[in-house]
Amino acid sequence: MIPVLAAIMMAAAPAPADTVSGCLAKGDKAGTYTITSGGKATNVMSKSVKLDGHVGHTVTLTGSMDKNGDFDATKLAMKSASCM
Ligand SMILES: [Cu+2]
Repeated sequence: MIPVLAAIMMAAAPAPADTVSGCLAKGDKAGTYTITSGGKATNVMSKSVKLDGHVGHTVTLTGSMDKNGDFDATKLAMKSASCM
């Protein structure tokens, strides 16, 4: 009973949002950013989060990969005011 219930609840839950943590930097184009973690850079954009004020900060972004392979951030949590 319990495992069946758990399986149903997991199936009904919305897909968990992705998170990515690392150092936020400006991207090549206006309005684009990158977040670098462990030497791996991911392109970031956002319509709802002001990323500009967090360039050079260590942040955790919540969002999802869009079809262009850019991370579309919907939430930002600042971890540190530096990238050290
Ligand atoms: Cu910040």
